[in-house]
Amino acid sequence: MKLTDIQSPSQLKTLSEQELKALAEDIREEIIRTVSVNGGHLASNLGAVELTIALHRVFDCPQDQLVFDVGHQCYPHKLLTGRSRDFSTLRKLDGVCGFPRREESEYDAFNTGHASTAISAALGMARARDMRGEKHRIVAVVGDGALTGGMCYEALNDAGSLNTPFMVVLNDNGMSISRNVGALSKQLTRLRISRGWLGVKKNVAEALRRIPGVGERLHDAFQKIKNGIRNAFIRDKFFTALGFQYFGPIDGHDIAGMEKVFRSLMNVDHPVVVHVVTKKGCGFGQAEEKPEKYHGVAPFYIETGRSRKESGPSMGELGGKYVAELAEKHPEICVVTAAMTESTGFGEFHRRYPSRLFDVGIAEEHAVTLAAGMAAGGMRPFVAIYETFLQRAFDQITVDVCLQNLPVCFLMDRAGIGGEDGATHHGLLGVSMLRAIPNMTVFAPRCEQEFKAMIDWALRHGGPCAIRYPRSLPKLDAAENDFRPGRWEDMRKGKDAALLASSAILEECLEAAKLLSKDGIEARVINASTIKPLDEKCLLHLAKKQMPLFTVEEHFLSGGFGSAVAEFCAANRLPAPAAMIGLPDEFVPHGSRKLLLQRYGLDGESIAKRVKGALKA
Ligand SMILES: Cc1ncc(C[n+]2csc(CCOP(=O)(O)OP(=O)(O)O)c2C)c(N)n1
Repeated sequence: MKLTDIQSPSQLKTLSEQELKALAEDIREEIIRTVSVNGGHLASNLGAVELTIALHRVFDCPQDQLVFDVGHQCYPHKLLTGRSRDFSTLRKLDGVCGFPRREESEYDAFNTGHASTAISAALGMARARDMRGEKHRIVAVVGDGALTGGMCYEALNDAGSLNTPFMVVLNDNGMSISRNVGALSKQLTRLRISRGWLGVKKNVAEALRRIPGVGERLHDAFQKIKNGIRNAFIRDKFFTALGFQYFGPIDGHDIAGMEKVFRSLMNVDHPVVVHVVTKKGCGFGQAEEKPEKYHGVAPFYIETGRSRKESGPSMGELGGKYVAELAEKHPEICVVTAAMTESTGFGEFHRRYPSRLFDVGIAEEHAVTLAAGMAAGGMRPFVAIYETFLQRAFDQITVDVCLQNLPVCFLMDRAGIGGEDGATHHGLLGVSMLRAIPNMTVFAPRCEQEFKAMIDWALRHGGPCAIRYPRSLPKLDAAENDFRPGRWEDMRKGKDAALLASSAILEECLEAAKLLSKDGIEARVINASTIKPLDEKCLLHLAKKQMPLFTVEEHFLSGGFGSAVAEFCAANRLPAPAAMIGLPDEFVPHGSRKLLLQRYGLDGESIAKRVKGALKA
């Protein structure tokens, strides 16, 4: 059966072992082909092919519900649930989303994108099922990386008392994006190793039995040693202590083997964990060898693995390198990451100072309070993190860092529209979240030079500070940057209107100013790189000149930079901005940044139109 003929997972139930093997191959080919063109999560999906097939053969979706943690491994699931014909639109604007989306299909039971939520969500769904007297099954599929996140423990602890069917499938490949970290990860490794050891020993035991005369006795003695080892390792205490029955580890690429276990457990009336061992990148040599490189990829050539579009170093890498340089002279510098050391550009720092970087796993709340503790203990921590994931730690930033005015610097990567990963991955709340917290300073650089000056300032400053930046910044046609905190900078002179913006969106403002100039409107473009505090002097000066103000931001309008300017204007009885340009009160979908800027009126042309319209009014 061709992959494109599968419209419903029920069609899998009648396939032979041979057909299933061929299907798994087709799925892998389709994923590799599509991701090589569109970019996306590769290695995690390749590792989950057989697991997804086995789940869909045993469970009856969509009545039964699968909740995928993070959701970055959902491509096989999407291909088997009626989306194979549209799969070439993966991650494109209005195309198939790279993460589960309830709005997209009834087979996507719960929207995910941020890690460690699946057990909580599935438990909620199980309780809803029980309260409504329904009988379907609910399965949470969680990676060993995601299992480093605190929510998983909260959910496991809560679920232990359940006395209805509830299955957690632990998809263990030993990897988060990088090699997994932490004590539980070590425990899982021990479980995997002990299983391998027992497999080998089975053959030894049989061989001993066959030795004439002493064989039976040797075999018995050997069996005792083997059981001792089984007790030490296989009888897992961790999950059992939390009230779960533990099964595993089992081979996550053996469809029939997994099916047997799932079937035998699907109706038991208590929570179970099935520990499945998979290989990240399975079936694609390069990804098996370098699962970290192939975790999430930009479009690439299949033959060589080379990227289709070469990109320079990311802002994160530039920042990481600079912090590493500073660390030579500043022994008080240390770095905290949350399972994203390489992705945030701090790989080099880690290689140079392995004892001064702490990867805490997918544990953003802990990362922030850990940094607060380090700062309280006399260190100068930098927390390198994607803006979207920092949302998790709002309370910790407020109470543990800012309330005590501790010198923690947040390096917030992927600020603004993240692009193809979509709604869960854009950084559109950083300003509203952080500017609301007393003692916090918020910056957004327009170039590497300004970024470094901000890091220098953060190191001198005795309190919290956040620097938000996208993956990369455009090269702007502007003079050398002369950064001073709290003071804005002119990027372009003009007398008719002032566009206030920071970071990457300045490029669109400069483009808008160029277009406006053709119509005889000279717009001043101001780099408002200190977002909190505002450059009040500059705002008062502009008001005095009766300059119409336009704030432009790649951020939700609600509570953002424009709001801050409007609040200042209102408090000082100044005219409000003529327009506040930014993202409306709706979730922004996946798609290229360029197309999304156009859709939301944030490209140069649209900004020029808005300015012209407002000036005419
Ligand atoms: C809260 C949060 N922090 C960080 C990430 C980034 N991230 C995506 S996948 C991933 C690793 C997940 O590892 P695992 O669950 O073991 O899945 P695998 O990729 O190994 O299959 C990380 C850190 C995220 N999605 N959510």
